[in-house]
Amino acid sequence: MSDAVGYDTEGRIAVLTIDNPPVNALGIAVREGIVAQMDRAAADADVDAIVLLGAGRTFPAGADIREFDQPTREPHLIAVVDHLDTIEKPIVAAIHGTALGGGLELALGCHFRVASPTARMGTPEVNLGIFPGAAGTQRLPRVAGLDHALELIVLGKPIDAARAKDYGIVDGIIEGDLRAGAVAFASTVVADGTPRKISSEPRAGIGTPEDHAENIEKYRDLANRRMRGQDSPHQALDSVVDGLKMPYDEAVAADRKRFEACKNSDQSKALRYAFFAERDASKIPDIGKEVAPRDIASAGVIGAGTMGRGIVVSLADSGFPVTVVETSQEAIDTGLAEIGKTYDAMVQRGRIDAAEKDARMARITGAVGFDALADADLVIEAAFEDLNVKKEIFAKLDGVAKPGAVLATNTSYMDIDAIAAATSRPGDVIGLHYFVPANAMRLLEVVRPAKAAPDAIATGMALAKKTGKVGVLARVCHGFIANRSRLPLVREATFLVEEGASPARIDAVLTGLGMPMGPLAVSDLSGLDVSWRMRLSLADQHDPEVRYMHLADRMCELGRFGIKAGKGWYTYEEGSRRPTPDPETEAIAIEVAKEQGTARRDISDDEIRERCLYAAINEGAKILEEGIAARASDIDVMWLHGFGYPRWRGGIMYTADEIGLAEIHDRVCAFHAEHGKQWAPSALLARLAEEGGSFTG
Ligand code: T1G
Repeated sequence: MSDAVGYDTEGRIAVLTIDNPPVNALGIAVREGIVAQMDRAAADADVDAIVLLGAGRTFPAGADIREFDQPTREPHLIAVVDHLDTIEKPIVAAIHGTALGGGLELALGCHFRVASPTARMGTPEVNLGIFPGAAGTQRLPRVAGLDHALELIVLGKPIDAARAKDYGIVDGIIEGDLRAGAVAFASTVVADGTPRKISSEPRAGIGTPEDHAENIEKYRDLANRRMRGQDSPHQALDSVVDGLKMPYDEAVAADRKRFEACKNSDQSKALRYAFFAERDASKIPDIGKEVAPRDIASAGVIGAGTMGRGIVVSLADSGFPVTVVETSQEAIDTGLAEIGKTYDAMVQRGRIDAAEKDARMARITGAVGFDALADADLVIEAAFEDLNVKKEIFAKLDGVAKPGAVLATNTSYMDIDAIAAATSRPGDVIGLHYFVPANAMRLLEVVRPAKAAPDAIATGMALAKKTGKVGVLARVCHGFIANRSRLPLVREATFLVEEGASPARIDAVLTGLGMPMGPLAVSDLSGLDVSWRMRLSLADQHDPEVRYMHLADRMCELGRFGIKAGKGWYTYEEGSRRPTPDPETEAIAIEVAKEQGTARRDISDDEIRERCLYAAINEGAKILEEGIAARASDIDVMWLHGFGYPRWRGGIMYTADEIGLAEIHDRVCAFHAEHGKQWAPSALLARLAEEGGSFTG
């Protein structure tokens, strides 16, 4: 008998328990086990009905994604689901945790479904570049109706148990002991002689494709807008439409072909890579699960500017009492008022209700001076980006903060070893680099200075998980992983403007790759003056052999800081963020090019793409060889969550492997010869290109 699926009985009810930690993924052993134990129950004369549930934390959370790169072994999941139609005794799925993808399809194969109140369910397969491949595109519309099915399948967002009941997916919510409740439900079904509900059977009045044309178009449009460039949501729609005009078996046959094509697509391989890359990012090679994070019951934030306020909201949203301090009462009043506006906007958008806003605001306290931080378990400094200012703050904080408090800086590129050295407790100092807006952006760069204690780092990574962020670890260098790997892309973009390419053209090449915005439009959004101030503060350290961003400086000297100044690389109408090309920018570029002796010429889209992307990849390779990043996939997770790099391309390092490192290295060497030292090839890139290796393999 299968170890993956347990069998026992309660009275005349067989209870089948799937046990394949951590998430009961429906790998081959589980699939075989379900069929074997179902047949056993079907043949068991002492059994009238069957309950199917998951051991541990969840009902199956889907097919085993790790099996996707191998040939699928029989029985396929769809065969398992279809087999349940043949079992004459009622089968009740008892759902807790997250019944996702194949897990929900398995439950749809069962004849009834009950769930615990906290259960969540859905079909997130589009996030993996596929779609429900075990007849979910056929059975879900028959169970929940077409609109609800399209919502779950095309948008891929799970729903809670209450909504699942409203959608007709769940027949009952079980308060308390789920197993006992499910057994009772099954006994009632038997006692009442309630007919089995076979979800592969036609649903009366489901309608034709013509009846649903408008709705289907709506979801095609949503897919184009929310998953720009992704193919599988559209394949899923085609399968659902087939289900409205073909018999089940015929529609499933067509569906299988589409599913296999999607599963073997580059997009799906990249999305699966991204899935595991995010999970791997939370694992720190030399800090194991045995290193417990410190308890964080309360937090403090220094600075109520844009970043400070976002961090306060992120912490309060996650239930932490937060004290935010400023240098004056006026500054703290302004900061709290702005935070109030952020929550008002959330209420207006229906994300939270007024009561929840009040609850979150009640967690936030404003104060003047550091004394208010004396009891905080974690303090995050979000002050002006000036090293001396930060060292001063940490020296003062050192005198106030309680022993064992984690002291974090939100700097996006400064030397945190120097900041830590300003205290008597460098082991407690880490970097927590949030991205704008800090309450919305999912990326949290956790920076590890040389003297940081392992449990201080573990605390930073745990905070990321607790606050719904994707925490990625970086060692200290200028710009850590995120900004350091992105700066070369922005640098090349500004050089390309100087050499003759228009900002709109450069941004179009990058958005053409799937980026939400181009580098120059992003600079206008975040403000050209931010990196200008950084360049000025490092002017004495600039290597004269490395080409300097003269044009970007000139833009700032002319006050073209971006949206906040109404003009940057583009111009902006008052109150608008819509970039309008500005011939003035070209005039400035021509002037600077003349001063710098830069030849202006026609530049191809390929050169724009290569110079922008390969500059970031080459720098990523240097970050890897220096050990600033623990693995290439960490760099990719940064780009996915920090810079909106399209998930279906995996990340810049994954893309480099797709293109081939020999090709990348050749181009980098060519640019090095033509454009100078900033293109010095990474030694790691050169070696891997030589060996036919890869970054992420
Ligand atoms: N297959 C293999 N491993 C999985 C897995 C899966 N489906 N889901 C999770 N894991 C591993 C994960 O890598 C990690 O491993 C550990 O479990 C804990 O996960 C036919 C074809 C369930 C909400 O897309 O969304 O069904 O890093 O860290 O934050 O139609 O995992 O510890 O070694 O994420 O609590 C559809 C994917 C599959 C759901 C739990 N299902 N999983 O989140 O823990 S395709 C999904 C999740 C499919 C059918 C098709 C989340 C979670 P490790 P975790 P978590």
